[in-house]
Amino acid sequence: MLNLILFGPPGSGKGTQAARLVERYGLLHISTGDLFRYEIGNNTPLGLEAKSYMDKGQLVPDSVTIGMLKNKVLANTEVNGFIFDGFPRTIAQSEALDALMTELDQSITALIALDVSEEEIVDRLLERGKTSGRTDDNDEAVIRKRIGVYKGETTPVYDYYAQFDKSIRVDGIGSIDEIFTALCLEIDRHL
Ligand code: B4P
Repeated sequence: MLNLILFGPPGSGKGTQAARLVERYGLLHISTGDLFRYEIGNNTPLGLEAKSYMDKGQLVPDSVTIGMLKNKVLANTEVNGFIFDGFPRTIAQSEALDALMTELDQSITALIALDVSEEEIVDRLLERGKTSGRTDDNDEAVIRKRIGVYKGETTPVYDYYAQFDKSIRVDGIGSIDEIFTALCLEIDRHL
């Protein structure tokens, strides 16, 4: 099985590229951001809790996020592999994901990080905020807060997988097609 983590700062293109990678490699795409937005759209207790953090640019607590991710994975064990998008975002989430993979007799194949500068991210997210209806995208202060959280809490996840020789960097600046080609080259090396 091919189990990939698509990694990078908010707005680096994880969701954009994941949609294409799923078509090419037949993996199940699990985006914790999309799962939270689905819950928010349905006004569930989980959605209401998640929204209170997302609107401020903070991470949803690990206990909530890990439980939701586990349920999604365990309900879909008959797949060719997973593409995790926006998860893990903390060391605790990384350890929980590894434990879950071990439970399933699986492992993470690689973490691929999209490298994008802070200014490019702010521009992309403000642009998306004009049409997405996402409250976390139309306030520059919230976007900068998300970037700060990424630097503080999420970048250690790259080093966590690097210690197992699983972390790879790909340039996230360029056209969507160019970045997709670079990602496929890296993934094909691991097949
Ligand atoms: P996410 O939904 O994961 O979203 P994201 O980081 O904002 O975006 P992504 O990188 O997927 O960017 P996209 O492709 O859309 O997280 C939202 C929030 O949910 C978090 O802040 C947090 O509160 C919560 N959350 C989620 N997971 C969590 C977890 N594990 N633990 C705790 N909390 C969690 O691209 C962005 C824009 O750029 C788009 O408009 C796109 O069209 C554009 N774009 C993409 N590629 C481009 C390119 N090559 N050139 C120009 N523009 C491009």
